[in-house]
Amino acid sequence: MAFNYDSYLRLEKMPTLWCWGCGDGIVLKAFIRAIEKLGWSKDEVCVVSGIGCSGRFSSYVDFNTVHTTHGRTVAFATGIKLANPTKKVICVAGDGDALAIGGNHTIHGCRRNIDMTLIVIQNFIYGLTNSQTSPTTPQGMWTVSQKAGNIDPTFDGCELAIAAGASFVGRENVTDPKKLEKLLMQAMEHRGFSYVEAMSNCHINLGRKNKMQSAMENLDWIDSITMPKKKYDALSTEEQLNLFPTGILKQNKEAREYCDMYEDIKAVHQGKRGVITQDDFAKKI
Ligand SMILES: Cc1ncc(C[n+]2csc(CCOP(=O)(O)OP(=O)(O)O)c2C)c(N)n1
Ligand code: SF4
Ligand SMILES: [Mg+2]
Repeated sequence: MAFNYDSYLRLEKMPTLWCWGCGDGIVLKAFIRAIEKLGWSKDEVCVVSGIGCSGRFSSYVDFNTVHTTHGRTVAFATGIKLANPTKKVICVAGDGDALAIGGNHTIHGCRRNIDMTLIVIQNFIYGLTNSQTSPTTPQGMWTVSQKAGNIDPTFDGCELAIAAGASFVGRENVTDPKKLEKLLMQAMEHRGFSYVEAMSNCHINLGRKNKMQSAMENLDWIDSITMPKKKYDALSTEEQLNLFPTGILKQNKEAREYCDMYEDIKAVHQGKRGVITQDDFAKKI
């Protein structure tokens, strides 16, 4: 029987404003299937998104939702999670949102290991605002802000998340929605900060000016630059250049979660325990 998405959607907002063939819709459907399979009720989920084509995500899904400002998804989500620790908090942000203007919030969300999932819809460009260079735009591509070709080195958000201390990091691309759905389930089930990059197409604002006119051409290109981590790890450093591994790239189930540590602070103020000292973190250090 075909999967019924309707009960998870705000049907009054349909059709979406996304262009035909945009990968944002694939991420949205994979996300809904993942929530259904996890058996989470709509009321226990809170979806927080920023601004951009990807930011529209929170308008379309029928959970608790917050449509925040560009770059501040993780900051808003941190407040929501600390005030409502039992809620499952999911951020959805574009590459520009999470890695440019909101880069600092992403770093510190990862560092704190607060229990939430950040889904970055990584389409290599500022989609909504018509093709400005984002930190993930490949060198040499045309953008409206670098019409002679982008000279900025390409940024790998997963590498950043790993280095910043996220306890779960993974990547899939929208050409394999089943794998993306599975990765989202694993990330959302993980307790701690999980960072998931969904590599996606923007054939309208990236593809058209870079010899990938159609969604399919854009998706074929994404397929050509991604491969499973195991295969990627077997390559030499030179061969790995400009390629991106997929699957789970890091998972640490031992790292202390931020809301749990915050409970310790509450216990101090309630006189239930002594102040926090370095001994509380002895294992981590
Ligand atoms: C503080 C602020 N700066 C700039 C903008 C303009 N703006 C809106 S969306 C966007 C870029 C969106 O790119 P990305 O985050 O990659 O999302 P996409 O549209 O590609 O999904 C920009 C620069 C804004 N809304 N707010
Ligand atoms: S402009 Fe790009 S990212 Fe935005 S809806 Fe269209 S294809 Fe998708
Ligand atoms: Mg983008």
